[in-house]
Amino acid sequence: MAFNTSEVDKNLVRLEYDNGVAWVILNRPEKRNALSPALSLRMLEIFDEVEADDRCGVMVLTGEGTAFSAGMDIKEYFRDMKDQPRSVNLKVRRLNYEWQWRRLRYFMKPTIAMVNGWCFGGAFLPVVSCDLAIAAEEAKFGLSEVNWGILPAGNVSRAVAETMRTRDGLYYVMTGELFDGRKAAEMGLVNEAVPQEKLRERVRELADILLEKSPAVLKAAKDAFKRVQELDWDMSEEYLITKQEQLWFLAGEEREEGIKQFLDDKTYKPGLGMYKRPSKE
Ligand code: ACO
Ligand code: V55
Repeated sequence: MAFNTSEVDKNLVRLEYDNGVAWVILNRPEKRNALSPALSLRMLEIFDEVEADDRCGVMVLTGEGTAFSAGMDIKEYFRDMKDQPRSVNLKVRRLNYEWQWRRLRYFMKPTIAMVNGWCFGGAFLPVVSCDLAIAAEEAKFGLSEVNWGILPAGNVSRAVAETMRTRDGLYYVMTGELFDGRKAAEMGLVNEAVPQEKLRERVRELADILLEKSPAVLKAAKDAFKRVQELDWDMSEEYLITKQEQLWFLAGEEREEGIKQFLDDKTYKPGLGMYKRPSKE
């Protein structure tokens, strides 16, 4: 077997809690944080832990060393899997999709991809699955699949189609050319790019904004935005009303408080910022 489900290597991904943020750090710098079956297992373990831990209000995904991630581990997923039975091939692929988009796209907490360096192929998927993404201007991205004879599969093409315009997407899918963080921001693959030395500070600042909001409201708002992209207008209207009613049920006191502080107390203006949440006093 190429991997063993009973032995999860904790070192493949590091988890650090710091003032409301769970930093999830891909930690195979010697392999440029290439994504492997064992790394999938560790990531799923971390997701289970982080989703349930109150120390995490925002999850940040980043990489150790010079890479965010060099994409799928070409040896472990492609060369070694050739000799494995189909059942193992299907299993490692399923584990990969499980964390890279099924879990990450609808994660319970807000998520930010902090793209600190190399980002290739399969690594586009977790970047797009995160709610927000901030890159170093110096980071280098590439849809390098075409350079070694495959196509961006595993829903990488779908992720590119969702975030990049058709002409940009096809250009990079077909040329495999590199582009930097600044270009990634221009094209909409990430929210913004900042100089490398400002990267952590900017992500911390963004996380702090999210930490002021109601977790229940954020979860509903991000899921709704992502889901309506797949729906027609009628289904979308129905979904949003239903979601809103669910939220009233789950976190009705949040909007009552916001309305009160605006209309009665006159202590804040919703257009200009966040009301003071009782739990934050
Ligand atoms: N799969 C397997 N091994 C990898 C990968 C990868 N994706 N990326 C890096 N490594 C390994 C290298 O083989 C090398 O291993 P070794 O030390 O045992 O020889 C080690 O990581 C360091 O890599 P270098 O190439 O020496 O590092 P360098 O900093 O010079 O280059 C770069 C970094 C540009 C990221 C280069 O490693 C590279 O091109 N990697 C492949 C990127 C890629 O195309 N990934 C696949 C995308 S398509 C997909 O994900 C389906
Ligand atoms: C790729 C990615 C995959 C996969 C097969 O982009 C190919 C290439 C993210 O998963 O399973």
